[in-house]
This record gives sequence, C-alpha cells and structure tokens, in this order.
Amino acid sequence: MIHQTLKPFPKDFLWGASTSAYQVEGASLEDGKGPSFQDTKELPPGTADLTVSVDHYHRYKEDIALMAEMGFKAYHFSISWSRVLPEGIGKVNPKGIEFYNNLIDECLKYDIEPIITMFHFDMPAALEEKGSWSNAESSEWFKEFAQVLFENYGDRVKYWLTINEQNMMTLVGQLIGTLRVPEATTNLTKEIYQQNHHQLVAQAKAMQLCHEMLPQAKIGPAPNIALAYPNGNRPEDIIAEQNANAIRNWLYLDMAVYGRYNNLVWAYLEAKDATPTFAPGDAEVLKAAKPDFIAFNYYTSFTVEASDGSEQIDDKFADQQSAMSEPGYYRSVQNQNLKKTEFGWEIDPVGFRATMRALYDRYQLPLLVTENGIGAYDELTADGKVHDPYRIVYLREHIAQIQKAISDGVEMLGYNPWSAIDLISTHEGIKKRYGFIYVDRDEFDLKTLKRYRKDSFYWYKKVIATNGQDLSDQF
Ligand code: BGP
Repeated sequence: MIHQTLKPFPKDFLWGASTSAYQVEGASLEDGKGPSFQDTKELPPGTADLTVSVDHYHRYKEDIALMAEMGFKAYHFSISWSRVLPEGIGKVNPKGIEFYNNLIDECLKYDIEPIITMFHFDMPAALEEKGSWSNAESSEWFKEFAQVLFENYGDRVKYWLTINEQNMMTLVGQLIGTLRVPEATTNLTKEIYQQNHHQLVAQAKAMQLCHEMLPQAKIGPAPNIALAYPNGNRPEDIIAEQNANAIRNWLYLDMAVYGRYNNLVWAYLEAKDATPTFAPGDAEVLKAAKPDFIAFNYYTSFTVEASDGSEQIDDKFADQQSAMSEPGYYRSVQNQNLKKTEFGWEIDPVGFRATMRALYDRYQLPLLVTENGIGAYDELTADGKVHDPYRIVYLREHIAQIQKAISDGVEMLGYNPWSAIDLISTHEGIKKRYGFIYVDRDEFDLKTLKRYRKDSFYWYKKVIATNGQDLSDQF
C-alpha cells in the first residue's frame, strides 16, 4: 500500500524513550531496597554488575532535565519491586516510595508523561526463595505490589504496563536468566508454561485492580512482538509461520485481550503434556480483565520455515532476539533480505510496520511502542562528542514506518525507543549502548559517570520538535 499523502503523527503523540530499573538506577541495596534477582544472579562473564549501573537513582534530576531538553513528552521506566517492597510483600519501604514520587514529580515538572512498567525482569530475591513465578501465590504477590503502586502513584500516573516481555521470559528465560526451575521438575515445558500462566493471571488481576482503583488510568501488557515471516511460499512454511506467530506472539495477547488460550498453542502444549493447571477462579479472572492498549517492544522480525522435528537446537548463543526454533513446529532461519546490527540482530523497519498492522488488525486496540533501538559500540571522542549516525538511520527508518502504519489506519499512542540513556544491557554489559545520552563508564571502571549528548540526541530533539515531520539527517 503506497500512500500518496501520509497522515501526520497525532498532536498528542507520546515521543519519549525507555529505561528499566535495574539497568539504569544503581543504588542496588541503598535506602532500604531489598535485593532482587538481578542483584543475586550470576553475571554473564565480562559484564558490569548492577550496583551502580549508570547511577540514575542519584542523578535522575540531571537525566530528566536532559530528556526535557530533547523535548520528551513521555518517559517510560520501570519500578523496582524490591525497592518499594524489600521482601516483595508486606512491609513497604518509605524511601523507595519517595524515590519514585520524586521521579514522577520531576517528569511532571517538565510536562513529561510518566509511563510505568510494573515488572521488568527483577523479581525480589525474597520471592525468588519462595519459588518465584512457579509459586501459584505469585499472582497475589503481584496484585499486592500493584495495589501499592496504584495507591501511591495513581493520582499522577495515567499509563501502566504490567509485565515486560513475558514472552521472552517464557521462551528464553534460561538465556536471559529470569527462569527459576524447581528441583523436582520433570517436564520443563510444563513448568515454564505453568509459570507463564501465573504471570497471565497476575497481569489480569493487576489490570482489573487498576480499573477498579483508577478509572481514569490506562493499563496494558508489554510483550516483545516480532512478526514471523515464512521463508518462501511453500505451504508447509505458512503452517510453520502460523505456529511461530502463535507461540511467540499471539498467545500472550490473545489471553490479555480475549482471556483465552490461543488454540494452536494449546494444541502444542497438549502434545508436550504441558498444558497449565488452572486454579479455581483463574478462568474468570482471565476472562474479566481487559487492557486499554497494547504496549510492545520491537527490535526485529523473525523468519521461519517448516521443521520436520529432527533438527538439534543449539541455542547456546541465542538471546532474546536471535533465532528460536521449535522442532516439529518451526525452524528459524536468517532472512537474506536484511542487514544486521553489530550485535547480530536483523534490522527490519518494514517488519515494524507489518507488526503494527498485524497487531491492530487482530486486537483493534491503540498501540504504544515501548522499546525499539540499536545496540552499538559507541565511542566518546576527545572533544566530548558521540557520532552515532547508525542510530539516526535506524531510528529514522523505524519512525518513518510508524507514520506509514498511522496512514494505514493503525492507532498509535507513542514511541519510546530503547533507551533514553546508556544503561547496562540485559546480558552484554555497558559496551552494548543504546542511549541518546552517553554515560562515561566502562564495564568495570565507573570513571566519571558524566553525561554527554550524542548526535542522535540532537537529531531526536528535532524530530520531536517537528512532531515527526522532519526526519532528515540535519540536526
Ligand atoms: C529487551 C529488554 C530490555 C533491553 C533490550 C535490549 O528485551 O526488555 O531490558 O535490555 O531488550 O536488549 P539487550 O540489552 O540484550 O541488547
């Protein structure tokens, strides 16, 4: 579909960027914060620990001033569960509550809309000890946490996201380190999908509670959605593509929006003797909860072909974006039409439009982009500059596709790429940088932690100032 005239971005489009608590804050055990899984996990070799991260906890005022200078309309960040509830449940930490009050107020001072993710890969260590998401009580723990957040911040926060990338925790939880497997587990797939079920119930309870407590607020899920393509036009590859989309994408949103398990995924789980057990009341809770919008993270698309089930999967080097295969259902392959980032992730802006179209077609809910971006080895020059033309190209091409999606009739709420500021990557340390703002630190040397504006900072400032109309190179 070629549009002769593109529709403009909506006037109130939420231009901003994202971070997550453990990757940006630091102060990992300060002011009463309890440890989270991120503080107790085994670090990927050669990567920074998270005690200081980029020290946003102490420097948030400076950081938000820089975001305001870029013209941000929104700042999407996550709340550390164990900072507000050090044990995960029970006693609230007043200093933790105060920190996020300050952060929210600082955003509002500049008319920046705070967009909050409630859970981003950081289960409180105290709840890890109780079995984390494998414990059927986990949905109640999450509801209690949600209540604390709504009570304390609901007067000012309009946009809430439940669980970041639940699908990645389910599909590659072992690789990103978030999965806890109880010792007695015999059927790993069943265990993983039982945990996934608990998360779906937790999300549904939080969505319902939000609507009860904060009728003006909006809440939605935040999976990582990458449309799966068939590799070629063999009919068997189309079946594989449908399997891949159901297992990777639609399971999570069909449940969030329609309160039912996707039938292809249910059939897949039956074949593996891995269907989740419903506790009394789960079905009703899942059915009753409704999101107001869909937030999603997009980095790349995903290409698959038919699998005869015989292949050996070596996912030792996989990560949350790289290829995943499911023997007998789909085999992931590289897409020869796409270039890759320095870190091996395929770059597919057109796939971004295709993903937005598919999401809207299927769910008819407004969309909010909560992550998108390019990880790279940025360099600080002697005169304090960071020239990151590759980031400008990546963002420009993706933003252009949003405008095309808008012109296709897709309702878009905002764009919050990853990341507002450099932070510690999920498992590749600080060397893999994403921010508009460079932070002067290395993997193991904290250096000055000084902030520098990258070229992309000035460019994005111009994009926001023109409401997405000027995407040219000049800044
Ligand atoms: C997403 C996570 C983020 C972030 C991003 C980039 O999956 O939600 O936490 O880290 O990916 O990934 P990485 O840091 O591995 O490059």
